[in-house]
Amino acid sequence: MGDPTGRDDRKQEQLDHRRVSPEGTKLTTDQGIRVDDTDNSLSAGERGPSLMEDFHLREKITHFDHERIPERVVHARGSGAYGHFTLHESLAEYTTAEFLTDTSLTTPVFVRFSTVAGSRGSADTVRDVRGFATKFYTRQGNFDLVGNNMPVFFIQDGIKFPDFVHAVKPEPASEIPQASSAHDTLWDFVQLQPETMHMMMWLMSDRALPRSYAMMEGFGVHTFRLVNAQGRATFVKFHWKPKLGIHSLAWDETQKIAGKNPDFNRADLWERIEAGAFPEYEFGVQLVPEEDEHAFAFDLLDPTKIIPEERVPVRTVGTLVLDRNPDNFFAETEQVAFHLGNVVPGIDFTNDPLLQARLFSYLDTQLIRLGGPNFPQIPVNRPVAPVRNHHRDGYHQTDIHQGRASYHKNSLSGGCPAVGGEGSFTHYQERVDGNKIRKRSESFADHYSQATLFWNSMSDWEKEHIVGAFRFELGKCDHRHIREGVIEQLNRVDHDLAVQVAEGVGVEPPQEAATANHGRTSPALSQANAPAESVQGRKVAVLVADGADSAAVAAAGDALTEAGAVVEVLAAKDGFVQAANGGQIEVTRAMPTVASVLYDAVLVPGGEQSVRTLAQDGDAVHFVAEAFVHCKAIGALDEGIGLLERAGVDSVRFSGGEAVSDAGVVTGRGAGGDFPARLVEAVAAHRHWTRRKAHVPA
Ligand code: HDE
Repeated sequence: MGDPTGRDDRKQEQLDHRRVSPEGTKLTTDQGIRVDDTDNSLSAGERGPSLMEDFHLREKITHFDHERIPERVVHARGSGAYGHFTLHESLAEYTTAEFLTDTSLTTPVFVRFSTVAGSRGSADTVRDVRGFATKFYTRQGNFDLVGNNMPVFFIQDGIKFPDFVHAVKPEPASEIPQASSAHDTLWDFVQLQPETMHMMMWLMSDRALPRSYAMMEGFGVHTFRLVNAQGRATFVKFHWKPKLGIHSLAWDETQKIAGKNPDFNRADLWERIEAGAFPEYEFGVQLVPEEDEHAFAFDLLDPTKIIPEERVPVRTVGTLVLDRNPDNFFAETEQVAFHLGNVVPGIDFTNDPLLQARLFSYLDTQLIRLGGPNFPQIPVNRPVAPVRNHHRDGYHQTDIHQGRASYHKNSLSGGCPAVGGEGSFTHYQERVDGNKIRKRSESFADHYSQATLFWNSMSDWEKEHIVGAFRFELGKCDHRHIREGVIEQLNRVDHDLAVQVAEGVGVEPPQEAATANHGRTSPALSQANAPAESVQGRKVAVLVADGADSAAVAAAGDALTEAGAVVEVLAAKDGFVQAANGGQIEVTRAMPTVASVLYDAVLVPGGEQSVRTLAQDGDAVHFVAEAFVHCKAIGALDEGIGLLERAGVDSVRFSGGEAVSDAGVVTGRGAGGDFPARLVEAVAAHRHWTRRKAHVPA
């Protein structure tokens, strides 16, 4: 607890013992022998064969040959960070878990975000679910909250997981497509397995395209149990709510980013932490007393269902801050091993059949991935709580267990380690009684109501994006019967949705609704209702050429930087441009090395010569047009407005020195006045989805 803020730094202190720095060191073999030359093999003569006795060559190559481990079978692509969890409100009434009851404690964590379907080297911005896995290094042992950024799942029973994953992964013959659900096998699975419908609505929504890991929610998905000191249990759903709101990229944008910067979300997380703009999330719980288990129209054990927040509000009780990047991707982010079964006293499971299968899978997968049973000793996995037991030996054992007794009970080690006592995990004593049976419960049978609830809760632009996504994905399916099967399923969610999708994919639209839409909504589901107040970590491009108005660049740049945005000056070439007043403006990046899709907003300052040059530069014109199409904030001052007109941005109006902001296009005369403030506001709004792109080719 060495930190003056009272923060618990024990995990970092533990890791310090394993950190190895190259500074001031000499190159050695793995045996610690100093090496005189690592660039030339030992050979028989200058042009002769290499010699077997070159132990350095053999060791170097052999180690290299064994550098790879199997990637995760799902969630292979990920990015991690350390942080701290602080509790504001005690949940002692519901649980004995110390990190959820003692508000004086902070708990160190490691979080790994991930996509699901793609390989380790696949692009970040694909349409996919995002993993949001948190390892809490509590004083009572590790608690892993292995969640996603969507609150439901594709299937109800874990036995369907291999089927589902085989369907969504690249197809077996061709290994095509990479990191994409837009192919026949996934949609074939969907049309035949209607329990997927609710999750497919989420997957086709903008939730599948997060702008940043700092701008997405996290969910434990399953119903878990909290258990208090009296042994009383309360059902719980876990939530993470991002401080910066929930924001997404545009679909066209994500596809372009996948080529321009496949590490987009990874770099964003890294850069935010390096800049001290730490991602933050509120930790929330939805609590349901055990006696209300059957009070809902759905089964709490069904992981394809949410508990609407309007029905059971999310109580936020803590904060997670991610404030440290790993030192080594492989050692930490790749080797971190999460397991749903890692729970501490006071937290327990339910009989959700998806949850139950996961309890088997996570330990099993680490054994193959990390090569043996001692992976909990890998530094990132090691608890800060002491580990003492009779587990012995195995590959990569790094502990030196002393004593003669490696069994319980023993008299030779004084009976130690002792079993039980205060603080031990005691399983919740749920009464279970039933026939051995392979059958899905009738209470899991409704696959459509909540898919409809999701659709009903969307704003107009969110609905448009969903229809566009279904059209894109089904449009990639070769088999007509698969497209038709999905339309049939959609017609059970909402008739209008089914008709709109059908019209885009060449399928005869259904004549009438399969079921009447229940008309209910849950406003918490819409991203349109999430806060959009901060520009923290948003990237703004300022386009300049010789003759740009440096005062405007400085004024707007300062306002944005002060509010937390990252401002980059772009010109045709790197270096400096001459300012209109004779000074120089430093260029951050040359325009050909970037693209508008890598920024949240663009600003075109005035300066007649500068704007004239930009208007003749295809990159600059396209930059503005594309930013407009992707509904980003666009600012222009004085002559800069001309570039907007040249780019076909049709919502620019400017008359008589009066500044106008229209759907995120902010224009003004001179750098002063309220222009910077209006620009900051437009950037904070994230995207101006109400804009129609029809008139701008980009
Ligand atoms: Fe996972 N899942 N999963 N999963 N999952 C894995 O474990 C599995 C499910 C989730 O960043 C694997 O270490 C089964 C739901 C995340 O390292 C594997 C089933 C949710 C991560 C596995 C599910 C998740 C994983 C692959 C159905 C959201 C990445 C490598 C019964 C609540 C963790 C690994 C990280 C990873 C199995 C369903 C989230 C194979 C069998 C539901 C965030 O064990």
